[in-house]
Amino acid sequence: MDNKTNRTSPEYRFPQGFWWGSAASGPQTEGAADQDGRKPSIWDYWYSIEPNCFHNDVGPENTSNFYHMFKEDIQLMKETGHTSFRTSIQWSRLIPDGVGDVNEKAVTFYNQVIDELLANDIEPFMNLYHFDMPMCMQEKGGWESREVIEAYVNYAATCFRLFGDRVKHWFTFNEPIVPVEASYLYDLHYPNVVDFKRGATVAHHTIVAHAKAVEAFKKLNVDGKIGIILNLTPSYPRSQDAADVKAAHIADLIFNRSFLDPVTKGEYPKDLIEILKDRELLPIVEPGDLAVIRDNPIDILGVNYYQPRRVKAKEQSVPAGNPFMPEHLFDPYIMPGRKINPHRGWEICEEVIYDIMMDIRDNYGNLPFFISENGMGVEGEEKFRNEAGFIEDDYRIEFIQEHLKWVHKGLQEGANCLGYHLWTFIDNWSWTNAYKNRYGLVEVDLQNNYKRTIKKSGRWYKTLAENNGFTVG
Ligand code: BGP
Repeated sequence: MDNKTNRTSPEYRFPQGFWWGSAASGPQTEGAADQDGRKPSIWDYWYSIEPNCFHNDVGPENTSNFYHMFKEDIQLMKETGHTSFRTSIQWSRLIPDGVGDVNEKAVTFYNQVIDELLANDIEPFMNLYHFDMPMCMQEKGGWESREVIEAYVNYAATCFRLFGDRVKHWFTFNEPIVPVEASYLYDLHYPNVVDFKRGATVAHHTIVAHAKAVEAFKKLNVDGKIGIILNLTPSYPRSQDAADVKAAHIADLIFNRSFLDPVTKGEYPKDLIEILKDRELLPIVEPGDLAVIRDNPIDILGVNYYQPRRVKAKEQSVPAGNPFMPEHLFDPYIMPGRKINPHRGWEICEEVIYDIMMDIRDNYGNLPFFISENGMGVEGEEKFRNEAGFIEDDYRIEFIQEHLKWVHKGLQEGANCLGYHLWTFIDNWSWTNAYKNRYGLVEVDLQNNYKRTIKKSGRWYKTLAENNGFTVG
């Protein structure tokens, strides 16, 4: 690695071929929700019955109109320095009934997107599932159903067959713990179940579905790499007191290692199994489940990093009879003086990205990985518009730079990090937050035919990619 520095201006140069780009997802960008044969996902359905659950009642019907504007968007990706871009295929668009006929219009659309990216020297990374269960599959029980696992694996294999000649980086799931937490534990997303045991079943079935998709990928001999994208939230104890340290360990087991260990090491952490077993919360494990998990480790890991998790030992005992929640085993800890993004309420702590890199280097066999999401959502960005008409989001540039300094340090110390993807390319629809917080390098104007305008960060990102790094000062 070229790592020149001079006395006044530190330079941060990245390895040759380091991926620069961004991440997005089909449901958050495509729009055209009921066009060309697509059928509803849980998001369309939920919005149809409870629109008030979404910020300003804005739903997923049109999102950022990528379905109709992808050619323009790919030009904007070029203008913002992308060498790679991750999005997701919508199962509900490709196989609208969950199983059975493939929607030819969807095949045409995804082929066009992939071909257009390649024609512009942008490598397509494809994810297969970004929180978006087709409603017809949810009606069969969603991830609680074994039938849905088989349907998903069939869908994944269909994607590999259709697009595997050109897509070389595949991901089975984005942040699979989010549907567990949000839909089965914390009452945040449809179907709004609050039941740890059902959540544990959803988690196990998702991991089985993932492993079976990896198995199908290998059987089909697809020329490429396959992995999964996990949101890692390293757990930090309030103090080095044994009870705080134990609390952090438990949080780490539940929120990180529950997925990270099976997909990389092929097995669940033993102390996590103990915690669940003691409380009779273990999901049903069918014959073959553990073998398929063991035999199908990933080739590459995507790491989404936004915030750490800080915890302390539980201060008050939980009244007997309360249904189990992870927070029965630890308390959240608000660290005094922490830096926070007030729009999202998430702590900003850049060096945590380095800790993740060291953890993967030391405890996960220095597995190849990349930063697959990192970013900053800000409300009311119009107030930063300059006279030239674009948003001067210096805070986003600073946010990226400060994280990249730590990525750079991790690389110098031997981490096997292959790239950095910002969340996200263009302002998009963020689930229940809809368009409240804007994350894009490019602004979208929903009141003006989805007009796109590159922000200052987008221009800066191009120079970052072109120089394969940046200089401070
Ligand atoms: C990640 C998701 C993205 C995106 C991002 C921003 O967890 O993978 O889909 O939404 O977070 O979060 P939010 O939209 O909740 O602000």
